[in-house]
Amino acid sequence: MRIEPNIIQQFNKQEAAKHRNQFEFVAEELDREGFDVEVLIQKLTDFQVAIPSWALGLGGTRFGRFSLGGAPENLDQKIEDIGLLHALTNTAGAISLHIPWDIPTDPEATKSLATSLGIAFDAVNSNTFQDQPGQKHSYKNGSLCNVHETIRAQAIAHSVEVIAYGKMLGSKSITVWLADGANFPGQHNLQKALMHTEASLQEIYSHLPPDWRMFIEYKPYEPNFYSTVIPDWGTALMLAEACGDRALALVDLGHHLPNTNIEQIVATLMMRGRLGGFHFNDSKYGDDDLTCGSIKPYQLFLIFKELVYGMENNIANNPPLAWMIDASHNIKDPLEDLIQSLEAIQIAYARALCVDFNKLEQAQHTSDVTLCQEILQNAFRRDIRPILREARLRAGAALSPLSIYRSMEIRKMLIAERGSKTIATGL
Ligand SMILES: [Mn+2]
Repeated sequence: MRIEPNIIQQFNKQEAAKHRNQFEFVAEELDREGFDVEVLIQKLTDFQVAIPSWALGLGGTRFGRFSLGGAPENLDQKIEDIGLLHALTNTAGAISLHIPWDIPTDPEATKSLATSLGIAFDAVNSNTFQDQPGQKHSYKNGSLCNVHETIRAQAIAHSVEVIAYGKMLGSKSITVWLADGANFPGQHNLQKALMHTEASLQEIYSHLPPDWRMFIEYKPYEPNFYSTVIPDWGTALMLAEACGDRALALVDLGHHLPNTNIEQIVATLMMRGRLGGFHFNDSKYGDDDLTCGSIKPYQLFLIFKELVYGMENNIANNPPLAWMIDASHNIKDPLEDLIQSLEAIQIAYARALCVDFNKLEQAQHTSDVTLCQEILQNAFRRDIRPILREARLRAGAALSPLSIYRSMEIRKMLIAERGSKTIATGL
């Protein structure tokens, strides 16, 4: 299903006067403080976040799953769901595919469907964390790190195949996340596992088209609980440097041990020009994959402060970043959850754009620690939502995406169209 633009306009009309008041108040205030509101709106309009194809259905935990109904059962339906999100928010203009869950049967038709909805193809993701039917060798004991060359070769060939599918659709990057690791001490020769992984990544990198990039994602634990082959940003950076200029580290917010200073990792990687992209989610304990901004909104803001500084003072020529939501939905309607995540990401970005970096630098130079904190917290505490709404309004999207989604009863319509027992492929 699609949402016709005139329906969104009708809803927007009901809130137009209230919005105008709120927008003018915030815009005036920002203007007085020296921020160019038009530039701000343009940056928010341009900021697009990829939705992963595996986030559109209800997932589950190892204890089970609950169903919701109306989940997309094929790639085209997944693209249609993202089309709904994009029509409402003007922020979900890309999809990230997982191969083999999303192999396109008719790439040209899939491409033109996506184009008609304003959706581009972001990074493609390989999958060597589970075995596929008919697969010759198992990844039970690792893929790119495996002690057996034949198994490593199979995993490399899979990644090369993923690149080929991405090329058909117009992707320009591949993300490699490995479940490889050990559950028990002694299970791996730690040096050899890393050496094999490095050589395998170099082999994949050699198949990368010249205008492509490879993102290397790290994670400290899970599904393995003693060691993972790429546990942290330092190892991801080391492997990227061993591959070449177009290999970069990818930060997934949930892939850190508790209390890690993620904003500092962002700053460090950008200083080296090696930050490839971001997987947004939120967490309380581990890789909880909760809605962005639901647990630690201040941390998200501080991360964006480093991203904005890094993008605006790009000393190491860091390439443009790939933004993606990598969350899992077990309870909430995934589309509602994604609307909330997109809003939280845009809020953090907009607030970071309203940090006065010149004032901050002066305060740092005079060691005025109190003022440094004030500058950041003033930006964080500002209600920036009217600016976001204005950006959406001008792009033909919704002033209030979630309330339109609910008023239109979109989930009900999806259930009527697809059925109540559908399961999204890949989960
Ligand atoms: Mn991720």
